[in-house]
Amino acid sequence: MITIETAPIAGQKAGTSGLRRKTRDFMEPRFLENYIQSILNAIGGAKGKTFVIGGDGRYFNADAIQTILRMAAAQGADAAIVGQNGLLSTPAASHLIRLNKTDGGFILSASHNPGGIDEDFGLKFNMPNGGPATEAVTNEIFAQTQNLTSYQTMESPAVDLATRGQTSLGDMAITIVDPVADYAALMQDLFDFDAIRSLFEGGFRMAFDAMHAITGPYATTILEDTLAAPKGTVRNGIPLPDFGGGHPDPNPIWAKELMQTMMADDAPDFGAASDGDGDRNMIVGRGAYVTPSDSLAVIAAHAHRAPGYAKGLAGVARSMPTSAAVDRVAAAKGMGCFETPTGWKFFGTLLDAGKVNLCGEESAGTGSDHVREKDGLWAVLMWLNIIASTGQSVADLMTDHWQTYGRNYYSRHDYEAVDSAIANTLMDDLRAKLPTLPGQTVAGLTVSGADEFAYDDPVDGSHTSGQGIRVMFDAGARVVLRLSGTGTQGATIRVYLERLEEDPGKLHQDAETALADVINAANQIAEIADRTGRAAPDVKT
Ligand code: VG1
Ligand code: CO
Repeated sequence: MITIETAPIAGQKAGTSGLRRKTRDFMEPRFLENYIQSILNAIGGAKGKTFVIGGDGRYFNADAIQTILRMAAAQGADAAIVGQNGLLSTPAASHLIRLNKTDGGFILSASHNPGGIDEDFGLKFNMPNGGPATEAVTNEIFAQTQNLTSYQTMESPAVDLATRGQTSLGDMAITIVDPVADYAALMQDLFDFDAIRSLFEGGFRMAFDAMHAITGPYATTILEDTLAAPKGTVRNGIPLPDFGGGHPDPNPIWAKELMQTMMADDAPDFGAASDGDGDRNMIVGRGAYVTPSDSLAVIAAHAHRAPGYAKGLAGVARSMPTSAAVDRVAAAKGMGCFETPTGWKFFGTLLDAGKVNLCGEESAGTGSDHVREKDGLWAVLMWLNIIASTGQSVADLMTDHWQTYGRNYYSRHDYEAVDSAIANTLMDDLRAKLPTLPGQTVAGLTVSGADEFAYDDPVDGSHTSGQGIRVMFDAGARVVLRLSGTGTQGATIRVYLERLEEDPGKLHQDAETALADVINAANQIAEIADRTGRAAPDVKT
C-alpha cells in the first residue's frame, strides 16, 4: 500500500445522480482518486468489504475501474465483483449489489450525457440496498472531499477485465462476471416470457434502439435470443466509448431515427430505446409516442398482468415534476401515492419499507422494487407483457387509459447551457414573487397556489428543501421550474408543463397545442425569454 499526499479539489459535489464532469476533468491527476477516497472515508473505509464495480462503457470507463480496484485492494477490501470488460448497466449493477449482499457499488456513468474524451464522465456510489447514496451519505462524501489530505493505493499492472472468472489484486479477490446473465434471470422471474415469446412468434414486430450504449448486449440476449424477436430488432446494439457520437438520451429528439421508424406507414408494432447506462426508457407504439408520465400511469393500471406483480401494487411514487396521471390511477385503485424530489435516491426508503413497489420520473425513468434504480429494459418488458396480456396496441391502450382516467397533457421545455448567474437570478426572483401569485390571472389561467417544493421523507424523517418551484392553476394545470443537477456546462432550466383534460372529445390533441396557455403563463411568470434571450427552448420532450 502506498499513501499519496493530496489536497481538496473544490466543487466535488454530487448532483442529482453522482458526480458528473467533463471527462478531461476526471482525467486530471488526483481528481478521480480524491473522489474515490472521499467515498471510502464516508462509508467507514473499505476494510473487509465487497463492492460491485462497472460502468456504461464510455471513454475512461476501464481506466477508472482499474483505479478503483487498486484503491479498494490497497485499503483492505475483501472482494470485488466486476462486469466483464468493465460493463454493467446501472440496473444490473443495482441487482448484483443486492443479489450478492455486498457493501455497495461504484457505477461509472454520466448516463444520458454524451461520452468521449471531450464529453462527459461520471461516478456514483450505490449503497448496500442497491440504490444511489442517500442525501446524508452524499453530503458526507462532499464533506470528505473538502478535508482530504491523502489517499491510499497500490502499484500493480492492470487487472484483466476481459476474462470471466476469478482473479485477484493483492489480497482482494476479484470475480469478473457476465454483465447480462443475472439480470436476464431476474427479468424472467418477473415477466411472462412465454406470453411475450408467443407474441413475437405470432409476427409482432419491434424496434429497440440501444443508442450504441450499454443496453445493446442486454436487449440482444433478452429480446432476440430468449424471447424470439427477429434478428435486427435491436439496433445500434454494440456499446461504443463515444456512443457513436450521439446523445444517448431516449426521447423523441435524441432518438429521432427510432421516431421516424415508428411514425412511418410500415412502422413496427412497438418501439423502445434506452439511455447511456440503461436506466431510462422510451416507449412508442406505431404512430403513438407515450410520455414517461403516461407510461408510469399505464404500468400502474396494468402491472398485475405481469407475474411478478400479480398481487397488485401496494403503492406508487413519482418525482414532483412528473405528471399527476399516476395519482389518478392510484386514487382509483386505492394504492398509496407519494411525491418525492427529483432523483432516484429519494425512492429508496419508500421501496425498502414496502410502501411502494412502482416508481417513476417524467425524465423517462421507471422502475420497481426488483432493484433500487430505474430500469429501462424492465419498463420495455413490462409494456411487452401488458401488450401480450391485453392483446391491445399501444395506441389503443392509451386511448382506453385517457377515457378512463382523463389525460394529463404534459411537456418539458429545457433551456440548456444558460449562463449560471442569469439562471440563478431567474429562480431567485421567481421565488421572491411566489407569495404574490395566488389569485392572479396569467394567460387566462388563475393561480391557485405557488410554492417551492420541500420533502419530508415519511420513512427516515429527513428533510430536503429547495426542490423546484411550482405554480398551480385552477382546473388541474401546473408549471414547475427547476435547475438541472446533471449538466456539466452552465445551467439548464427545466420547465415542466401540465394540464388535465377530462372532456372525452378533447383527448387527442397535440400536447404543445393543448398546453399553449400553460406555456404562455410560464413564460410570463418567469420571464424566461426576456432573461435568457432565448425565443424557444433547446429541447422539448
Ligand atoms: C435528470 C432528470 C432526473 C433523473 C436524473 C438522473 O436530473 O431530470 O429525473 O433522475 O437526470 O437520470 P436533472 O437534475 O438534470 O433534472 V440518469 O438516467 O442520469 O441516471
Ligand atoms: Co441513466
